[in-house]
Amino acid sequence: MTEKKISTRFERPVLVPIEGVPVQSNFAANWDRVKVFQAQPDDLLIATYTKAGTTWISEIVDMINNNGDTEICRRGPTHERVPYLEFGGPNPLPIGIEQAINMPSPRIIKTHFPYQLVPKSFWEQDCKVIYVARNAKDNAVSLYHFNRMTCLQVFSGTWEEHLENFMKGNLSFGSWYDHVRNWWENKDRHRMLYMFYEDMKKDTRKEVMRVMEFLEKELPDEIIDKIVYHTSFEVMKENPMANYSSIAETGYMDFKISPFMRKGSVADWKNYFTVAQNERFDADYKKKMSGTTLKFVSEF
Ligand code: PPS
Repeated sequence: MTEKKISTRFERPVLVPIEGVPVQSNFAANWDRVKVFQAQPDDLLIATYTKAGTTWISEIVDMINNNGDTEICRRGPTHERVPYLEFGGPNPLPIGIEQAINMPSPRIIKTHFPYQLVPKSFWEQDCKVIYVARNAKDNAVSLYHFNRMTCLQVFSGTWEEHLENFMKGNLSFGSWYDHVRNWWENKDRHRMLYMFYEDMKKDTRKEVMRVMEFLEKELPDEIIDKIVYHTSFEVMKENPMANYSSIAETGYMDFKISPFMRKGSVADWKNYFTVAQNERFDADYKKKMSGTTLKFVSEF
């Protein structure tokens, strides 16, 4: 498939392996610095497979940390408040590792790395981690649209081609299946809260309260209500500090192709998977996810 040109200033990255995991070339270029990143005990790591709800949980955590103060949470766009550790530019976008190093504590740091690529110092320092997982089908659809709309991502083709790439793990950060499984299987070794996008959709308040408990934070009911409201899809979509419009303004994302805050729903996959694709995907999923206690819902 020929892609619609988004930016003439930056050629899309390609995949290169880091310790056997395909990662986009502009991120892999910083790997030597990223792997020796020095975490601090009060760092909070937010880890996800791309498009699983990173921006949503980032806003929730920032709101909790700041006692529901929306003005403080508008101090900068998400990618400045929550540095993306392995992010590798291009100009004028920040290099994540440099942002993280220069950020005052306590830091919230985002990563899409699979478990095995997380810099060791996070574990040595016993940092808290929030992992958010999203069901494979919606995650695949969301990533398809993201890859179309930004030249910051490796191009993964038509929907049919993208779905093949997803099933083969031929995307930046590798296999969704390995990602969600490895994080799940290692969760009890660390101070980790493993969350699901679908739970957050179903009962946002309950999940906000789980995060508060994990962060050892108590807030009055009316502040919790405020956090739930401020972090709803509809409100975040209109919030320039949470909707990535500042990146769109640089020309590296094209919201006319697909907005960052696209649908924010569960079971949108039904609008994309053909019956045949769905049957093939389910059979393959069963094999790849056999032997794990990890369970997802992909519709309500
Ligand atoms: S990224 O690029 O990996 O950081 O993207 P990420 O933030 O992980 O995922 C983007 C998808 O999450 C949806 N989103 C939300 N859904 C529900 N409620 C809220 N508040 C919310 N904020 C972001 C966003 O719309 C993307 O999903 P899709 O399905 O594409 O709409």
